[in-house]
Amino acid sequence: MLRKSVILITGANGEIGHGLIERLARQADRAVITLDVTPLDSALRKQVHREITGSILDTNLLERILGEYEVDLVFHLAALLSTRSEITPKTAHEVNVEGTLNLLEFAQRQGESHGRAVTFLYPSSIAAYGLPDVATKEKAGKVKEDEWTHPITMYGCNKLYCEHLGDYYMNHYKQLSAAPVSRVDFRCVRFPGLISAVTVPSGGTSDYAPEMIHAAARRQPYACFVRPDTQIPFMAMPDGVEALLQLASAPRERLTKTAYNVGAFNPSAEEVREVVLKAFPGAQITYKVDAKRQAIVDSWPADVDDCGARLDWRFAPQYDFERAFSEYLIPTIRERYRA
Ligand code: AKB
Repeated sequence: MLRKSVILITGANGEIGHGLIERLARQADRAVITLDVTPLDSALRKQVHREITGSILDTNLLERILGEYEVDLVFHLAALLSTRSEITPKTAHEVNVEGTLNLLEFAQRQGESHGRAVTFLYPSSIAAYGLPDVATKEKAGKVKEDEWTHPITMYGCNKLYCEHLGDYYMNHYKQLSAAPVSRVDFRCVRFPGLISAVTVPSGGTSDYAPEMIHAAARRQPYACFVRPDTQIPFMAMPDGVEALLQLASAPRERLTKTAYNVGAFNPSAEEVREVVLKAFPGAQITYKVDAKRQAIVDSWPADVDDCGARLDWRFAPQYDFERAFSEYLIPTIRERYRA
């Protein structure tokens, strides 16, 4: 029996999923199936071949998908983000690690069934880093992929470990067997904080920047939970989605790393506030620092060195700080809330 050839997106109802589905729908050459614990937003439903509501921890469900579809590209986006993971660390570990293990196993078995490697795109995060204090963070500047990888959050530990797990499935799978054959082509982007104009994040610690913008557009007061001088890298969502697609289609022989940093701009919280106030004069943005969430972002780098991505697969973000706000975030968000 012939199985339909599809792309699988897990965690499709999240922020990256929204951007990715819209972008893939424009391409329209491949059918997409989605898996998420919550039903897909109605606007996205018509853009996919099939929506499956269910969990990545449900191995019976994954088994059924394996039997029904031929998958050679997986975007495994499902995860609990950093703040949420600190509230329920054990659940975070289950979803972020066991869920990823299930998907890697799914990809391996898919590949075995059709005889080709399954390309597996995994979004890791700057949470995989852990700098010990603010002075070190300031001194470190642009951090390379293999520096300061001592995460202090459950989410960061999960992401870093899953990068290694992906590398294992691709390069060392069942190395003691007589003829081990890996069928997983694992590719990973370490994302900075992503800012989308069409969705509001939930459960992350980089959320202060997008929350500030969306609150101002809704004319709601906002108390930023980190200090004004807090600095981490950010990226506009369209560039995040392009990064995943570009890495997915890069020739394997060009890739020299398992996980690639990508960066675009790294304003302080106060610089974000200033640009938001300029766009929405009268917005009420104050500071009410949450010491615990502050400690998390203080452990993340102020910027990342993304030379690897730029060299190996020609990554070049379209949106710098100025353009991200003037051409993407502000006009799209204004339109969204006006509507
Ligand atoms: C979070 O804040 O947890 C995420 C991330 C930086 O990975 N946005």
